[in-house]
Amino acid sequence: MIDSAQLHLASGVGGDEFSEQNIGVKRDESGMLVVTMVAARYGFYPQEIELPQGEPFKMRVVSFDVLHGIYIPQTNLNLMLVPSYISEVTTTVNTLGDYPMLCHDFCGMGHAYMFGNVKIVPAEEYKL
Ligand SMILES: [Cu+2]
Repeated sequence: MIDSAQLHLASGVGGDEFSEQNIGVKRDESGMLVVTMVAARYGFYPQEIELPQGEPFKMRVVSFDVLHGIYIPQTNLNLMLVPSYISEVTTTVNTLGDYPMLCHDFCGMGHAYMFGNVKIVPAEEYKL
């Protein structure tokens, strides 16, 4: 369990994995790509991410406030984001392009405007 209200703090309960300076894409000790993301009314942070084609990545997402979802059409990435829990999935996107990242759980008046973008680029052009 994590404390949603402390996510922005470096000393937040549950560590500082989801504090502002730590969100985004990085590689863990094993070299695995990890996307650390926060959802909050009404957006995903970071709003835009870039990932390489054909390489597995792990997505770890939390909600800052209420129930949200994250769905990337044309991929199998679909998570429910329950406050106080970390949602995690590992997947690979094999087709180049821009994919919308949509909230799929009604979270309030701005729900329809809650989206981000994932850009899948050729692996040889990808740099972190
Ligand atoms: Cu929503």
